[in-house]
Amino acid sequence: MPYGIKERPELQFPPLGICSLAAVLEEADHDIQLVDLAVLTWDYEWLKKKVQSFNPEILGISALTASFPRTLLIARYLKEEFPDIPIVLGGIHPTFTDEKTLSENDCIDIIVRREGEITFLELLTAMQKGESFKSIEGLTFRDDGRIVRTPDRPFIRDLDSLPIPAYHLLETIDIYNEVQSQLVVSSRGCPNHCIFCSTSAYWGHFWRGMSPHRVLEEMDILVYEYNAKRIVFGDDLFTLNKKRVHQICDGLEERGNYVEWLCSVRADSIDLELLKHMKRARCVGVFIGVESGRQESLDKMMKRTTVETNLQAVQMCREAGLETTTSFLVGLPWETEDNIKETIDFAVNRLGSSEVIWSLLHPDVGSRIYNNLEDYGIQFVDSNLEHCMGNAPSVISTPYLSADRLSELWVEAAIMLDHAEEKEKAQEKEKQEKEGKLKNQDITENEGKGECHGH
Ligand code: B12
Ligand code: SF4
Repeated sequence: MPYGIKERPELQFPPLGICSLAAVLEEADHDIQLVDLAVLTWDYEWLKKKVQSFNPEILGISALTASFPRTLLIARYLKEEFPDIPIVLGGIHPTFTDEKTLSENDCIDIIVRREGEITFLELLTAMQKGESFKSIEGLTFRDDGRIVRTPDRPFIRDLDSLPIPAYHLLETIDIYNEVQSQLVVSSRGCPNHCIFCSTSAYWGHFWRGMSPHRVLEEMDILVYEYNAKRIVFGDDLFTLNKKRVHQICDGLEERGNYVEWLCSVRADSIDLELLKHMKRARCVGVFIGVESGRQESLDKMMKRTTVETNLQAVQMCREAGLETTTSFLVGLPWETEDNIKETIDFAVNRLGSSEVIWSLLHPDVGSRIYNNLEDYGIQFVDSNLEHCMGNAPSVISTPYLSADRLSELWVEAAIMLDHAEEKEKAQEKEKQEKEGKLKNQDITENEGKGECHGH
């Protein structure tokens, strides 16, 4: 069963999480091998040989929700082939389903919950010394048939204390340059509580950012050592601390704006001066999670933004010369078909965003929506986690709309947008043609009047 970048071109960012773990472990003199199964073209026989040749004491696998079924297949295979090697899972999905995952899957031995750097290091050290894991925070594991859950580990406050991710161990690093971009995540946590989002529950509501110096150091390595042509900041809230962003931009300008970059912002965490500075420092575009064109929906999802702020944010980005990618949710549990059409109209006819992404709501483990499905009247109609990608067909139905109708509306939204884009392009072309004709007329007229200064 091969999976590779050719089969999955949308998998475009390096696995920063495991690179960060590897850097911390390497610093403590552990031997690490990273295997990037998301982009390599591989089969199980190849994987078996890879593990045999490295002969590890422990195997760690990272999992999101959509990749979880595949993670389990891999873990089962590895456990059958290497029954004595403990298998550790980490990442957002195993964190929020730790007890269920362990009770249903004998192939998994331990789950590292949330931020993994220190927990994984302490786990390896304890294993090597033959000590118990019970005093290590952030773990869930089996002990005499019982599932033990140690207390949560406090989040790392000083992200500068983490070493630069171990890109040198990632055989696939060059592939990402060819396909798309390199990734930097320069902050963790988000103070907001949007009900559909699991990332703030995962990284905590306390935002902490790397210093500008540390961010630039990471960018220097990606540009100078790995020839990065474009860097995407994967931060949930890159611009929360505007002063920090100005300082990063200063550093990029000092470096001659050596790389183009993109980031995510919230509509209420930007101003024109900042956007213009970002543009001067070679930012090419920003991503804004607008989610809805209706104030009532923004309030109900606890987005803490307004329709007006979103309109202004896109307008400011245009003024600063930045491209905008905005995203919207289809399938909010309280929305009727007319409500969804209102948002489609907003996105297509009012917002003026360079690009719009429509996502079908898929309640993520850890989010408020997922934890209160019944209250919201949401029913899963498709339990295959691999389908939790935000595109049709919808995995849920809501009190007002069936899964089929939601899927149709999602397709309609994309079509409306395509039509609007085509119309805009046609209008632009017509305008340019007219201008071209007018220009020719001007020249002819001017020539006639002997006012051509061309010679
Ligand atoms: C970059 C990114 C991607 C990249 C790369 C993913 C990757 N392999 O890292 C790509 C483009 C592939 C991607 C795709 C998708 N993504 Co994405 N992505 C992100 C983003 C923006 C940053 C990830 C990152 O690098 N974080 C920084 C590193 C340091 O963190 P980390 O990888 O989580 O690793 C740390 C811990 O989790 C833990 N850990 C992780 N793995 C392991 C393994 C072991 C053994 C141990 C011990 C510890 C451990 O330790 C690490 C260090 O602290 C996050 C948002 C976020 N803030 O994290 C969303 C996020 C992870 N993505 C999300 C989603 C929804 C998706 C998609 C479904 C989107 C889509 N519609 O296509 C797909 C799913 C792809 C799939 N098949 O699974 C959701 C996850 C929801 C969920 N429950 O799974 C997030 C949280 C965004 C959000 N706001 O909802 N994504
Ligand atoms: S959607 Fe964005 S702003 Fe809202 S909680 Fe998640 S990370 Fe924070």
